[in-house]
Order: sequence, then structure tokens, then C-alpha cells
Amino acid sequence: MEARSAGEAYPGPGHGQRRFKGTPSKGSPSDCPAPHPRVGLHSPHPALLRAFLPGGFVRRSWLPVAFLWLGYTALLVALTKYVNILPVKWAEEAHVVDDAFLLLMYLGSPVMAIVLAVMTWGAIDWRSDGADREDGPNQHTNRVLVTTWLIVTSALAIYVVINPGFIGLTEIRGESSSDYAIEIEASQFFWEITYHNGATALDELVVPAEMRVRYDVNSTDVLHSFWIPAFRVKIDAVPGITTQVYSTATAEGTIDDDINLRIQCAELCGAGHATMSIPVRVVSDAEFNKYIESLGGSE
Ligand SMILES: [Cu+2]
Repeated sequence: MEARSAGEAYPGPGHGQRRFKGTPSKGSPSDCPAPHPRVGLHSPHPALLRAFLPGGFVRRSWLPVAFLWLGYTALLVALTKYVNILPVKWAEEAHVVDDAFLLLMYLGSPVMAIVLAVMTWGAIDWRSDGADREDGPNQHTNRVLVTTWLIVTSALAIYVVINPGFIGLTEIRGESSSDYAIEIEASQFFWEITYHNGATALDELVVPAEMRVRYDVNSTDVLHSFWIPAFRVKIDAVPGITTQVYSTATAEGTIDDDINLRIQCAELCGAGHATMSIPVRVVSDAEFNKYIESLGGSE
């Protein structure tokens, strides 16, 4: 192949293919033109290749990445700890979901950080300098690294499945005692609330504060999902099956106090899905009884 001077611009990926046009040689295979080496942007920087070779992770070129990794991890952990992105909590059981969310954020921080660290140092130091590159040396796996990675990540995954997975779910759903039960029936595209005295309402859900309420959830047509963001309860509404969730509202309040005090359908159920939202009002015991009487139940 022709050599190009160092200052010559990279001619583009199609360059050099012209020589392959025309009738193929009828001679021996050795007469075939040799494939031209890859150029410029197609090859990783040698420093990147060296770093991935066995033992490469202790090379000096990775030290900045290690520091960046620690820095990004600290930043992400601090953001998770000090910047509250979770909606307001309005139920005793809500902390289980929040704890699970935060745990996954903490576990995900170093993973996110290593990606950011490699990208940052790649952009700073491992950029192509524009020169032609030959193919790099063969790469072999780093057995110690792969084994350690598999063991650590598998152990973490199993831990998360158990706690908060099974343990958290048991805390939210497993306890079957409740002070009060409310029927929730989902239809395209509205919610019907039925209280113990047979009274029904379509415009809002009213629940007594500091009582453990069981929601018996059903659907008359397609799949919906009963979700009250402030309570962190969510369960599918399935035609023909009654699903149940529990929540204990911690204080009186309305949707005017927080937008997350509402029922919101959380399963795409048709054109009116987004409109399947009604306010939740948490009231005192006395006020609650007065409310369901005013609805005119049969009891
Ligand atoms: Cu829906």
C-alpha cells in the first residue's frame, strides 16, 4: 500500500476500495491484493488496548480513571443522599418502596460512575490523534477480573431479590389484617369506589387517617393499575380477579396539599388512560363516617 505523509488528511472510510474493482485475478491466492489496514477512527487508541490486556488494569493509564471513578461515585452517592427526588410520603408502608429505590440508586452509582469515568478519560486522553493505526494485538480475557465481577454482581443481585424483594413485598402485602376494606373497580375510563355500606363514589377516594385500609381491586373490562403515588401502593386491576393492597395513611390531607394524593391509572388501558385520575382525601374517622353516610349507603 502507498504510504501517506503524516500531515495528509484522512481521506474517508471509502478510500482505497477502488483498487478492488475490475476482474478478480485468476492467479494464485497470493496474487490477491492484501486487505488494507484499518485507518484512523476505526481503531481504538493503543493505550486503551494495552489497558485491557491481562494485567492492564494496574497500568498507569488507568490511574486517572480510577480517581474519576471514585469521584463520580462519591458525587452520585451524595446526590442520592442529599437531593430528594422522591414524591411526598403519605403512608406508613411507603418507606419500603423508597428504601428499595434508594438502595438500587446506591448500588447503581459505582456502575454509572465507571461508565462516566471511562468516557471522560477516553475523551481527554484516549482520543485518536488522526494517524493511521494497524489492528491492535489480540485481547484475552482477564480471568480474575471476570470471576470477581461475576461473584460480586451475582451476590448483590441475590441480596436485592431477598431484601428488599421478598422481605419488602411481605411487609407491604403479606400482612393481611386491616381495619377497613374499600372496593376499587376500574373501567375505561373511570374509577368506582364502593364503601362497606354499599355507598359508591366516582369523583374521589376518601380514606380514614391512621387506619390500615385494604383495597380490593377489580376491573370490568381491560387491565388497569390502581396507583396512589403518595402511598406508594400500586397493583394491577385484572378482570375476573380481585387483587389487594394495603396502606395506612399517616395524616389528613387532600390533593391540594400534594398532587400525589390521587388515584392514577398506571397501566395503559386505552385512549382515555391519562384521564383515569381522581383525588384522594384523607380525613379523620368521624369525618369519614359522615362522608359515607352522606353518600347514602344502604347500611
Ligand atoms: Cu389506564
